[in-house]
Amino acid sequence: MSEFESHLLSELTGPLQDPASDPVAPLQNRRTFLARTSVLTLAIPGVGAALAACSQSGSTTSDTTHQRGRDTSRHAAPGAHNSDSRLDSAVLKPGHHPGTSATGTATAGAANVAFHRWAPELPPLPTGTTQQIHFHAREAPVRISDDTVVGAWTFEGDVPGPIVHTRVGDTVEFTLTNDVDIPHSMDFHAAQIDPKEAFKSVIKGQSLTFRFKPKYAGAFMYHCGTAPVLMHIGSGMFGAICVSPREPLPPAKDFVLVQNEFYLADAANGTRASDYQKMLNTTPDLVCFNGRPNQYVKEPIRVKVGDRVRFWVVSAGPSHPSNFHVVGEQFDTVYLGAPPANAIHGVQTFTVAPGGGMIFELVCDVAGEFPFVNHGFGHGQKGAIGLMVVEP
Ligand SMILES: [Cu+2]
Repeated sequence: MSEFESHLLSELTGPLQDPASDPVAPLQNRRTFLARTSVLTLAIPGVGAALAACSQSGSTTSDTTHQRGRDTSRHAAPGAHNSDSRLDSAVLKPGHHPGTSATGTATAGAANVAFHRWAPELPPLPTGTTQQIHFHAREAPVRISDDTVVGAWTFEGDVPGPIVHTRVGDTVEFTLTNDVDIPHSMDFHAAQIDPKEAFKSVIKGQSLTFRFKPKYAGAFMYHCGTAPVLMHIGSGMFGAICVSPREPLPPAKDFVLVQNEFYLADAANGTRASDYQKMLNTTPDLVCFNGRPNQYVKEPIRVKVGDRVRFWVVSAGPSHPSNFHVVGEQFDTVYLGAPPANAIHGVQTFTVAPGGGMIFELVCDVAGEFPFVNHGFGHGQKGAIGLMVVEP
């Protein structure tokens, strides 16, 4: 491995040599934590009949670091840690970077957290050409099924984070405020921007603002990029930014599906934390659309005959693709890249890579119940199945 490659690897995964920042070492703490606490069991919800049916034109960076309400130099600020850099390890002393997401407020009050279906509808485009978005990095218990609460690291308290909808050439002015002890950051795949500045980590109590103008339309991922990225995405810090083209696409019912994997430790205090070792092994317990296993089997997506349906599918991973397929339907159009170009037609299944996104369209000619699935069924069966009901 060249020096450059070694450097790059270190940037993405965190230092490999420095035991002070070894994300696995604090697993001992997790074991201690788990040993102190009670254990619940998880029943993975059944998948029912669904299975039987089918075995800038230039971006501008302008960031400001605030510390306790006053501006500080973004280069000199003690908290201005670069995303994924060795500087992160400087604040992650032994025992402070967990191999589990069961940190602080991620588990508090878990028993009282209610389940809510994650609304998949694409929100309308905002008016105006500049959209201001302010996310807080928070830890929160998130109920992903009747009997499972995940101790999650989040944007805005839910997994996935909120859907962002913007348009090619419009300005996104984004601010991240970190409410918690572990540094976090934001990486928008829809941006072309200096990541060392815009995507750098923000420590507790600080905020960072940057601006960009999406150059391409499409379904893009956003995620926390703080090292180790695997742990931060795997613990819930991801979402979708949907970029519409300047010329509107054909009228449709637009839905956003973000696929992710959960890697869960044993239950403790009514919460299941994310397990970094399972993430490294790429052996998920659950694979979900929009953060809850099989949620759209219970409460399907509903459209009508004649509707054009557009799925903005993002594969957040952290490690596995979404092999997107609708049982009993065919995709009229799949946009491999930015719409309206890059279209292919008459498609049964297409794979969305981890870290990728694609737009799938179909026209509902037939009434019925149509499962949409990850046709890699080892993962589909772990929760990446939903139902689209086409009403007459
Ligand atoms: Cu993070």
